[in-house]
Amino acid sequence: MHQLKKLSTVACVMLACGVAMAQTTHEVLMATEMVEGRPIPEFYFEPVGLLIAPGDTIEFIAAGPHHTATAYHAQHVKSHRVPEGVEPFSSPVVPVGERWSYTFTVEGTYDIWCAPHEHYGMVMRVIVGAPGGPAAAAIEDRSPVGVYAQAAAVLDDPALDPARIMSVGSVMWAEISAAAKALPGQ
Ligand SMILES: [Cu+2]
Repeated sequence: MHQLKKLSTVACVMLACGVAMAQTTHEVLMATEMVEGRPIPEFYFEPVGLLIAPGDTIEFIAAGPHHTATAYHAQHVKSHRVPEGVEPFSSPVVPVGERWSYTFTVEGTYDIWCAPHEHYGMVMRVIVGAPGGPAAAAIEDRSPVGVYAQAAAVLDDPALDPARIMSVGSVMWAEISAAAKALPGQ
């Protein structure tokens, strides 16, 4: 009896250890949605802001057509807004209903764009562990080789402030202000 109890204690410790090391898979939708009174759809990541742990994976799910999840990386001829040492990752255009996964191992802030829809403001911010790296700095270049103006407006929205993402964990597209979503000239 005594031996049995001892064995179960060991098993519990091993189980607790496994839970602490468990890596989580998160889902992010890549969406296209018609909005009344708007001449073109809204294109967005949902959630648009997300806090994850180092080693976690995000599955990007194409809920609409022609979306990618692409790092703001110097090698993509864009502003570098992922932690130093991170490779220039990008999904291909993900077929509708399919998913593409990426595992985030380096701590810091990652700004991510959709290649076909960046100029419509389709971007998201992932914080891995804690904010940091180049994306912690303000966006300066709002040209097509920086962060395109419409995308910068979304990333600069107070809803995506890194401190806020740290406190709420997940930010939905509905939390982004109408001003940031407005099309140029609207
Ligand atoms: Cu897109």
